[in-house]
Amino acid sequence: MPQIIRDPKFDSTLDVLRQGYTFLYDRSRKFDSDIFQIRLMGMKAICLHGPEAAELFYDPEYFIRKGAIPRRVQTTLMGVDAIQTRDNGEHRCRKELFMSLMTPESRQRLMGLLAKEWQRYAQKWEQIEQVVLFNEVQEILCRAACAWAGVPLQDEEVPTRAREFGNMVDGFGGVGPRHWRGKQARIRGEKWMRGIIRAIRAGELQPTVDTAAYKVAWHREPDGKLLDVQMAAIELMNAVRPIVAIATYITFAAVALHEYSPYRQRLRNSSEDYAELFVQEVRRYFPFTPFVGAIVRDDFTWHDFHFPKGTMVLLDVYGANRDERWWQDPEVFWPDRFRHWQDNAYDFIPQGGGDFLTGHRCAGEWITIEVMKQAVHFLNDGITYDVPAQDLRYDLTRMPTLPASGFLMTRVHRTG
Ligand code: PAM
Repeated sequence: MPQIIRDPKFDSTLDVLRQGYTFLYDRSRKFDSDIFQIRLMGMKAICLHGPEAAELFYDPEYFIRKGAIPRRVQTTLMGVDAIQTRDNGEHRCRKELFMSLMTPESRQRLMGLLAKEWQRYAQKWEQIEQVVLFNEVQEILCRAACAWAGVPLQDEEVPTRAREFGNMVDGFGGVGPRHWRGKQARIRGEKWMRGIIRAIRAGELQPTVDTAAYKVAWHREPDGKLLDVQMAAIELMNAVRPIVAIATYITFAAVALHEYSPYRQRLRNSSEDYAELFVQEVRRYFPFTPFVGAIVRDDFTWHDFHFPKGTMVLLDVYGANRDERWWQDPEVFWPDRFRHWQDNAYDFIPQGGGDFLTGHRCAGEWITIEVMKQAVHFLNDGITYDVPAQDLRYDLTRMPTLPASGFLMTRVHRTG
């Protein structure tokens, strides 16, 4: 039986945090292998790269998620013991709840709410000298996501709540102050959401039946019981926060519109849906999720390599988008590459791969694409603006990363 190549380094935890997005892909190239082994947090971790490995990784027969996500990521980004770390029937039952929020009608409702917020904010931007797009888009998304989810939000709360959702996301690869900021934001957010769940269950708050707040508050686990208040609060937040997280992709999309401006004309051609190609390329070209983890369910063998039960396995997400074997000129921003792309659950996985219902692919992937397309059209045609000199570079050693300036715009005017 062949041995999996081992990184001689005793433990790579600090290197992962220091090197960030490129850590796995660099090693995969150094070892010239799509499978190799490192030690992470004192444990053996098998690292996988490429579509074939992704197909294995996303087969729930071979992997579970319980124990796969470090506690420090759960206490900031997604909540302890939430859907992302559940398996089998429990996972399936909750995933059905999240997917029930992804119907065309539900997505349409979100898009309608967002369209109003873009207009409202653009009106505000006309009055101010300089706009930091990332911060503003977090607010736009926060307002629309809360309204869509049936979560009451006062105008004066918006800046704080939007920033707190952002801090939860920003905390996932952070140590020290950044981690603590994420943790504090989560503690406050969970308290807020617990209040909402209690109010719904007491009949004091009556969101409509199609909202996340209603569905989560009254969701029954496979054992027939309601979620406890804390878990319901966590899952309600899991319906709202990731929508706010799309601000990162929208900011990168704004960078792409600016740096690859010839595409602006292509986006105006009404005979094709070029925005679809454009946002797919934004999700490929710019970094967001670095890698994902799982745990081997039972001993198995793949390509003669042995995977022992309980071993941690990491799938490279960042590197999957930059490998020349699957992407021609990966370092070139070129939306047309998606023109002939055959939708496949494993070869383009910026938000995870595999099946939505049985696996851990991001439930909100369709929403993300639609929200980004709307944003691209609005930035391209809904307003005019100047892009002053600024630092648009993003640091690949920071997870998550963002253009340093947050994307500054001046002299904003609505076109309509
Ligand atoms: C959301 O849930 O709010 C959506 C945004 C999530 C994007 C990041 C996903 C990160 C996935 C795994 C984190 C592993 C990093 C571990 C670093 C030590």
